[in-house]
Amino acid sequence: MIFVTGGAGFIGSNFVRAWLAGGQEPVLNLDALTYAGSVEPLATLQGDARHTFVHGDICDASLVARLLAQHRPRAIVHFAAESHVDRSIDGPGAFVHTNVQGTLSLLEAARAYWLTLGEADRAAFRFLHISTDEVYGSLDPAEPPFTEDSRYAPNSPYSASKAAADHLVRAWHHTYRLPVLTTHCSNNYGPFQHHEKLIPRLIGNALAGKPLPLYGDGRNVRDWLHVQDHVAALHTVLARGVPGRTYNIGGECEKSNLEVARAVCALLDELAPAAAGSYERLIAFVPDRPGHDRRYAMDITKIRTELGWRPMETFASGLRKTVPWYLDRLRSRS
Ligand code: NAD
Ligand code: TDX
Repeated sequence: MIFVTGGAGFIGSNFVRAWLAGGQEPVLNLDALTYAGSVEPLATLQGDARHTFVHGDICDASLVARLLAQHRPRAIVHFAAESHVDRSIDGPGAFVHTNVQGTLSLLEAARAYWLTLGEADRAAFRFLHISTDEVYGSLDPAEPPFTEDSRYAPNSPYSASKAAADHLVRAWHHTYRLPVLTTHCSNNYGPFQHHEKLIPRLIGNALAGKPLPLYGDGRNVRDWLHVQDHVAALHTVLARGVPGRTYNIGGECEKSNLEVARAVCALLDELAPAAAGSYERLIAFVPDRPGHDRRYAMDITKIRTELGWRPMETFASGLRKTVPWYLDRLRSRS
């Protein structure tokens, strides 16, 4: 049994489905079903005895302690978080609550449970914490990508809360020897992502004939990682990562937001042409996000050489899987 937090969110639900499809052991899935969580991506698991869903909060220490004692997982995979940068600018409190206090609460419950295990199970136990490239701050165009040794320089309330969580996770290893692993991934895309994020927003707005808002000059750069590549990387880290280490995960697909918007429009022009002409006509530059990081890029040498993982999708191939998925979904709802 593994214990997943945030498994009704975008990445967590993709992780749980892939984990069980791969014939792995059962999953206990704890999710508070905030605005960002939904049981929809888990619908295919209904009736599957290997999946136990619990609607609850990671900050509820007694609930988490009870679940750990009852189910006795061999690992915790911690996705649960407030994840949207724009929301963190408007309301940072929830980010500190879930991302910092929630991670602290989970670490303490994990430590207490871990101490009840026998020696072999204690050595085999893993606490896998899912973090982000955003904790490293922003890169200039000519700077080399972030490595695991890049210094922390979080710039948004979201990334500051994730950085704080990372430091707690690190300290629980250093001080208490809890066998933790931390991963830093770049921007994910794929099925079941919330429509507040760039790629689903571009697709949804384009099909509704609404403007495609690009913040500032549209030249901010992100490294795009298909969620299935991310999930495969997490399986690898959980299986073979060395406790106490951190691993960068990226798609090696740096794109400006304008390039992303144009690529989405080109695919939509091919797959769902609009009578009014190319969807690119809808691209609209809007006021910038405050503190908008200019560029993220990931050096993935460590996970590639140490653990043998690499991304399988290019941005073109990943997008060619993703856009039709959203088209089918929007068509089936209309
Ligand atoms: P998401 O917002 O889609 O999902 C988050 C999930 O956590 C939701 O199901 C929500 O209901 C749940 N949740 C929130 N607060 C909770 C709480 N207090 N208790 C229990 N559950 C709670 O996020 P995502 O995009 O799937 O991201 C998952 C993780 O990956 C996050 O930790 C995020 O910081 C990290 N990450 C995401 C990306 C990305 O591109 N999406 C990139 C880097 C890192
Ligand atoms: O409407 C938009 N217009 C726009 O130009 C939106 C929603 C975004 N953007 C820009 C901002 C970013 O430069 O697109 C880029 C991507 O934005 P988001 O999808 O909001 O992602 P980002 O802010 O980069 O953060 C994501 O990746 C790192 C996740 O939301 C985080 O959880 C993760 O840690």
